[in-house]
Amino acid sequence: MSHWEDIAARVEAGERLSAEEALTLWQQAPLWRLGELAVAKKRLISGDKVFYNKNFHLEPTNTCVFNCKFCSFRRPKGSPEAWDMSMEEIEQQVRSYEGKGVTEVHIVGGVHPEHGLEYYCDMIRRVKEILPEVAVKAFTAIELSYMIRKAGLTTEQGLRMLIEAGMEAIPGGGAEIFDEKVRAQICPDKGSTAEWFEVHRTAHKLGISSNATMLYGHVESVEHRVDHLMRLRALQDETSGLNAFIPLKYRNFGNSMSEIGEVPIIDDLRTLAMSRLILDNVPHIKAYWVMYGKQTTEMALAFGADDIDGTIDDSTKIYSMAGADDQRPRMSVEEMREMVERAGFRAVERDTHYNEI
Ligand code: V47
Repeated sequence: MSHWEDIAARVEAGERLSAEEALTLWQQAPLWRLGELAVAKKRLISGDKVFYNKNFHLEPTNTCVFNCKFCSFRRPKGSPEAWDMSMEEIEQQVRSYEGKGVTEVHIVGGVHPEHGLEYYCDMIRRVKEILPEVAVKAFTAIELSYMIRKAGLTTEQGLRMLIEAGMEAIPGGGAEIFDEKVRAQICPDKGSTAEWFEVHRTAHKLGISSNATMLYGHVESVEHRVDHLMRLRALQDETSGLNAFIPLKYRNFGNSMSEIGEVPIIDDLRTLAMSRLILDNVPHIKAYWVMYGKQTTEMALAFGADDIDGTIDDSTKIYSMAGADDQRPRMSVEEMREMVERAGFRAVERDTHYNEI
C-alpha cells in the first residue's frame, strides 16, 4: 500500500481516491496536511467564497414511528413533551417570516403515524401560499419513503405529487450510516439504506436536487465512513443531483446512546477534510453551525467546508435537544459574514440551489 505522502501528491495532481487510499490518508496524514489538501480542492470549486443563506426550519411534530437510538428529539405520542402542530400553528409560524427576506424553509420532523401524503402536500401548498418566493426543502428520504408507501404509490408518483404541491429540494437527513450492520445497531427499525437511495435517485431523475448527510462519531469505524462516502460518490456519478454533503457529528445528550460520548474536534476536522477529498463530484461541503457550534464551524472553514448554512432564527430543536452549545440557535447575517471573513474567505449569500443573491 502507498505511503500517505504519495497518495496526497496524487490527490494534488487531481486523481480520484480509491477506498483503500482514502482510508490510509484518513488514518495517517497529519491534520494540517488534510486541511491543506481540502482547502485546495475547495478553492477549485468555490474559489474564495463561503456560502450562507437566510432560512428557517419547520418541525411540525416530534412524534415518530421509528425509535432511533441516537435521537434526542423524538417523544412518544401522548407524552407531555410531544407536539403535533395544527395547520393554523404552521401557518402562523410561516406568516411570522413575511417580509423578512428568507429564501428557504427546511421542513423535517418525526414520521408521524397518522398523517398521510395529502396532509404533507397541503402543508407545502399552505407554506407556498404565504411565502411564494421561498423554496421549500422538505422531508428526509425516510419521511418521504414512509408517506409515499403508506399512500400506496411508487416513489416517482409520490414525489411528483409533492413537487406539484411546491417541494423544490430534499434535505440530506436520514442517511445516518449506510452500512447495514451499523444501521441495525443504531436505528434498527428505521427506513433502510436502499430506501434512502431510491428516494434521492428518483428525485434527481425528476430534476429535484438534494443534500446528503452522514451521522458519525458513535459506533461506526473509519472504514464505515469511507464506505458511506463512496456510496454517495457513486450516486453522484450516476445522477449529479447532490448539491451538498453535511457531516453530522453525533451529539450525545438525552438519547439512549449517551454513554458513547462525543468525538474530539480533531475527528470533526479530519472528517470534513476527507469528505471534501473523497466527494470530488459533490460541489458543496456544509459545516452546519447549529450542530458543531460556532467555534468549530469557524475552524471547519480551514478544512474544506464552503457553506455554513443559515440564520435559523431559533426554529430547530433537533440539536438543542441533543446537547448543542446554542440552545436557541440563531445567527444574524452580520455575524455569519464576520465569521467567514475572519477565516479569510468571502461571504456570499446563496439560495437553495446555490445561486448567488
Ligand atoms: O437524520 C439526529 C441527525 C439529522 C442526532 O440537508 C443527530 O441542508 C447528531 O439532516 N446527534 C437531521 N445528529 C438533520 C439534517 C440536516 C441538518 C441540517 C441541514 C441539512 C440539509 C440536513 O439529524 C438526522 C440525524 O442524522 N441527528 N439526532 C444526534 N443526537
